[in-house]
Amino acid sequence: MSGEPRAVEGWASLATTPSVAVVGLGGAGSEAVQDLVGLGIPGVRAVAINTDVKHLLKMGVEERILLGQRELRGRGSGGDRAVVLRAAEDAKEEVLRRLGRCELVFLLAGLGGGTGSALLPFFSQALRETEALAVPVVFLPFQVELDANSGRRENVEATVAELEEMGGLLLVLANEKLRRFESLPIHRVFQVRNAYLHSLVASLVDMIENPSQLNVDLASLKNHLREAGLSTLVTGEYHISEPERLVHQALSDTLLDFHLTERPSALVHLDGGSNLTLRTLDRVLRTMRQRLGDPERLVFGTRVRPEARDVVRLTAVVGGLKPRTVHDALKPGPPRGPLFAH
Ligand SMILES: Nc1nc2c(ncn2[C@@H]2O[C@H](COP(=O)(O)OP(=O)(O)OP(=O)(O)O)[C@@H](O)[C@H]2O)c(=O)[nH]1
Ligand SMILES: [Mg+2]
Repeated sequence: MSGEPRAVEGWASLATTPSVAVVGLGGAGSEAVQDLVGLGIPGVRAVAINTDVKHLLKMGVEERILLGQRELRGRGSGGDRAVVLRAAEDAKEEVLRRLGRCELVFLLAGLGGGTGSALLPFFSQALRETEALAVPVVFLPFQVELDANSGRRENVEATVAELEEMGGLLLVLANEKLRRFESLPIHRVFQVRNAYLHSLVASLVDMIENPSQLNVDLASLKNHLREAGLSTLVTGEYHISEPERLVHQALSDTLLDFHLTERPSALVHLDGGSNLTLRTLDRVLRTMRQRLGDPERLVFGTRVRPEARDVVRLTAVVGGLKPRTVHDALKPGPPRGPLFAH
């Protein structure tokens, strides 16, 4: 008998990493997908879906789908959610078939138009009927856009309400929070936001795709979300010597202020170099506990990547957002209080 292990065991073929897609819905969503592709997320499928043929043709995205050819003749929806929903019903099977083998699907849209606002809740719901984990990502319009057009505000509020009702992981990036970059050209401002989104998507994908010492995979994420209610994702990086600052940075650098219920929950993943110790992990978890007001559940994982050297990255899925927390952020008036305030 040879001492050599068999080259490939039968079960080894199960060791594929989860397949991930980023799907842009409507103009803003498709442009964001194009930026994410430009910034690079290895192995992720990129798809753009729109009702506007000219916009779709401009997108340098691997897979493009024109919706509602018959009803809209490629001219966009002009803000009409109802017509987009009818077209989506007809295209549902085809889109799900195309995304069928993906296990984690980010769906991106700017709210306020007809296409993205209608398709985001529609496909988030449709994907829930499959094995995939759908993560809706919304860009909230600038306050001036909402104030100038009550139809647009209603459109946005309706979509937000549907997404909040669905629960699960929801990423909300409010354009209003980009005002600190207001001297930049507008397209650059959107690129800054998309770079931030890229760091969120890349850190979540990395967390579930690569095995860790204390592992968090897609199954643990799904389990966590089943209990956690409406949740969001935060990420941050900091020097290993200051774990408290790392937590502060991750929780403060979001583009929306979320308000938490009394008993939130968190799934925390820490990834750092070979000097990442249990003491550092402890300090991060203790600070997380304080900042979140003693969460009901705190699940954690860690991974050592020698190339990370002195930088530690924190990725956290924070659950237990107050119902209507996003809806409240749409109210007119100055930006509200501290991030993650109770
Ligand atoms: N073009 C663009 N618009 C953005 C971006 N981020 C947010 N928006 C806003 O996204 C909202 C929706 O616009 P679109 O994406 O063009 O709308 P749509 O989903 O294509 O819907 P229709 O054009 O009405 O069919 C608007 O309020 C924009 O101001 C972005 O990166 N690019
Ligand atoms: Mg459009």
